[in-house]
Amino acid sequence: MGYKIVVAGATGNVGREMLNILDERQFPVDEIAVLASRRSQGSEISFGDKTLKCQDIEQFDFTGWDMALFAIGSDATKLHAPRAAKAGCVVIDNSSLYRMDPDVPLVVPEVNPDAIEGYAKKNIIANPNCSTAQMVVALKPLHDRARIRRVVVSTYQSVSGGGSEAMDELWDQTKGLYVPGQEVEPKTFPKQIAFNVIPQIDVFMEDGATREEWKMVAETKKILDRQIKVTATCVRVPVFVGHSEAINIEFEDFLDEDEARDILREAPGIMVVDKREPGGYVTPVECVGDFATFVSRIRQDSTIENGLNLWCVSDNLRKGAALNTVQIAELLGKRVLKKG
Ligand code: 11C
Repeated sequence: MGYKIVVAGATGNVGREMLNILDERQFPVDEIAVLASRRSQGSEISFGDKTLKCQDIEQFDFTGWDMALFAIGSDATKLHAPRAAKAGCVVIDNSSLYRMDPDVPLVVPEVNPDAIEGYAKKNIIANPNCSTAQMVVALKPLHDRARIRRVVVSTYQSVSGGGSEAMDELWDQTKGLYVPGQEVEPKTFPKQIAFNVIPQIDVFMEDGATREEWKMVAETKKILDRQIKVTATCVRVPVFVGHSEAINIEFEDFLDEDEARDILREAPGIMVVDKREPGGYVTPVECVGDFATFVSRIRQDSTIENGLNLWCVSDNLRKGAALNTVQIAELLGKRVLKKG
């Protein structure tokens, strides 16, 4: 016996990946419904060797469904998540709406699986921002060994984090630069993204940080440890899929780079690729379609007493979104619903 699963936002980048991953990981599905806004009603979506017809989320009755994986943005989530949760269907939400709600667990299964027990207060579980998810997977095993005091992270985030319009803008703008008269003005991004980098993701906050940077700070504290200090600079780069992060970590105790490499090699969800030679590290194009969070360039930071630097790369549509959501669904099934 398996689960009755709903995927809401099935026509978007993340929704499609959720369906691919449910199929790839052979999630025990008895019945599946794919939902989207009314304008996509009737669109055909592939799930394994089946073709599913998209239903209108407005009209959908969640009664009798076990779990709903949501990838529909905060505004639509606000309308439909409470309705689904009230009908007894556990919502696993990708938007930022519930992440900081004290009654909603924010879960990365490799890091804080026990937090899932708190799901029943609202029948909702939140999935973190993509840049946070991959970072905490890399930090957790190191924190367990040497206690992290402070993290300084700079991100190199792909355009797919901004949705399919953002991907189209990079593609069209890149082509347009070679064809006189077909230049494409910035629309999704605040400046030209083709052959450029932009030190702004999401809106500015009062203190000068962007909301993306704030999310990395607040979410890391909620998932991993409230004591850890984090400072982030988030940058958009002209890469289609795969977020990269240069992470500097200060520990309470000394941690040797070789021991850190061994710890990370054994840690769940991580693949270490770290050869000190040209190309002996992972770049975003190599992580696309993979489940792992890749760690490379592990080395001592000799400017502080207990410091390490590392390079962390992951498929943002997978570990940062769809994969983490499916992993939460697997955990919920194993620990709580126990049907599969
Ligand atoms: C980006 N991290 O790369 C964002 C996308 O809070 O789930 C995901 C936003 C979020 O643009």
